[in-house]
Amino acid sequence: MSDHVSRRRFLRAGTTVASIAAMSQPWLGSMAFADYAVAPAKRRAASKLTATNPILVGYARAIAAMKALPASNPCSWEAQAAIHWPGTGAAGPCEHGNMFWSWHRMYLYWFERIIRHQSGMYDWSLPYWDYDWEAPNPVSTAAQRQIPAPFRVTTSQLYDGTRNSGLNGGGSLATGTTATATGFSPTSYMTAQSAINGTPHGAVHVAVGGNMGSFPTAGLDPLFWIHHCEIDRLWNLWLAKGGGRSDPLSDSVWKYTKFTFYNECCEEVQMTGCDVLRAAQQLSYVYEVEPNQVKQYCLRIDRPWVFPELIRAIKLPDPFVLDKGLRMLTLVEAGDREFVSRLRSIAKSSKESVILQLKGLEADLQPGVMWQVFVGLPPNAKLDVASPHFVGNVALFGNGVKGDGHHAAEFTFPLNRALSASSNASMVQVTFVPTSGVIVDKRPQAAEVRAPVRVGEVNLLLEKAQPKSQ
Ligand SMILES: [Cu+2]
Repeated sequence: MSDHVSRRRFLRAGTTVASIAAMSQPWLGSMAFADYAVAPAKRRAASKLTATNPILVGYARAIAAMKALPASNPCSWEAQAAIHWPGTGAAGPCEHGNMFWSWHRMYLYWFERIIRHQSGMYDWSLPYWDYDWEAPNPVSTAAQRQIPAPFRVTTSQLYDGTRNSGLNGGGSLATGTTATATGFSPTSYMTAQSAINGTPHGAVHVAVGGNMGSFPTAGLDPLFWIHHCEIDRLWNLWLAKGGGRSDPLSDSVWKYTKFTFYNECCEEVQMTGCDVLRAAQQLSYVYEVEPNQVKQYCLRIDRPWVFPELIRAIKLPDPFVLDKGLRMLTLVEAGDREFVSRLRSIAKSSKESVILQLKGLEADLQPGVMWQVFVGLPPNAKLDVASPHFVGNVALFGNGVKGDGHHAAEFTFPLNRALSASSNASMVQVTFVPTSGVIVDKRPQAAEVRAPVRVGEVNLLLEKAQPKSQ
């Protein structure tokens, strides 16, 4: 690569470098701005990349270089992983709440620039684990739900021996682990983000297990970064579904909270939600497979974000615990037809949603399994994750695991699809089914519960459409 080309590509890496370079080094001047017009980098589907593809060769080379740096260097492999939890210097820890999508977009963006620098490949871009290829249809193949083969070569820098041995041996993620249909259905940003945060995000973490299954170590597995790259791609896939879907542009906390990361020179940099709304324009990347990116702009008008309101707190047996075996809970008692019909009419409206909220979930260890959640199943129905009754997984990742994460875990399950499909007019039940989330030799791998999960609170919430921002 000639000097000229590598400098052009380097400048393409982002607006910050291009504009700072133009301001502080007048000799670059117009060239910096001209180069900014170069096409954005393309983040490629990992299932298409062989071990000799320059993207993976460069990734492995950069990992080796970063592992050779002392942990005190913010560009080291360890320090980059530690941003996730407990934090590195002024950066981190991760945001798995309202800033989940935006914080991780920033985290990946700066990580990608560090990899470019450390690999010496200034046109490098982070691949994504395409386990949900063109979500929601057509769904991915079992091969796409395998850990990409080059990440399973034991001598490779891309390998991590702590993962689920079935997956490292060529098994694949179950379709219920990577499902996005329920997560994509809400038109409200916070609800969709929260549902996707659970499934596929947390579910994939738990299914892969080992380092990936725990907050403080997840970023040590090279798979972490391509998993989160897929979660980042899902953000635009969700927006592109339209129907009023939008970033929370009236929420000033979401827009203006500053987060700190490290650039390729290992210096502190800051970013806000407003800086990461339009990936191609602001961060200069697109995905190999995605609909046109939805362009959103930070508005000047700030209105408080309207959060869902409680419509019913569910009485729980004491204690209410998820463990081995199937567990059922009644959300609406038999005979309360009036409440069932209220829920079903909300579920059919386009402006309101019913949400099942689980709060205060705790376990003494990483449970090592997740629980599939079905709502409104007809009697004796098959537990089919392709049915509208499947609403996601309770997968404890970080929060809720003793000694890990910030606090007890919380889950959001949008119920409109499940309730609209339900034929029972007199009661509503939820069913929890433990699963490993992994398929080996075409069969579900046995779910071994290492620690049960206590559930503190179960609520039904009503979410109304956000007021128009302008
Ligand atoms: Cu994660």
